[in-house]
Amino acid sequence: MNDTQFVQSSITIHKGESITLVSTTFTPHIIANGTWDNGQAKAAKESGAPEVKSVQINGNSSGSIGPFTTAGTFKLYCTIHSGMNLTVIVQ
Ligand SMILES: [Cu+2]
Repeated sequence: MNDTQFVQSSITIHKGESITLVSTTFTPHIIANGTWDNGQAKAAKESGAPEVKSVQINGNSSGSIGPFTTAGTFKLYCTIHSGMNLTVIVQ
């Protein structure tokens, strides 16, 4: 993650894996289930998604999210930065 975006907009993993989010700048991020849609923050947790409740990742640190135990497409977003979305595809 840089200041306001995920470096990649999606990531594909296998069932049972977690993802590691790395913040490479000083800006903190708070990650949750949901998505930014046209500038509106929409909290939503898909069935089968791990509960991601305000996971704070401070600047120049990293955090693990998961494991993702169900195949599917799951959306995460940063509650601070408008448009900061990540799609996790679990195969
Ligand atoms: Cu952020």
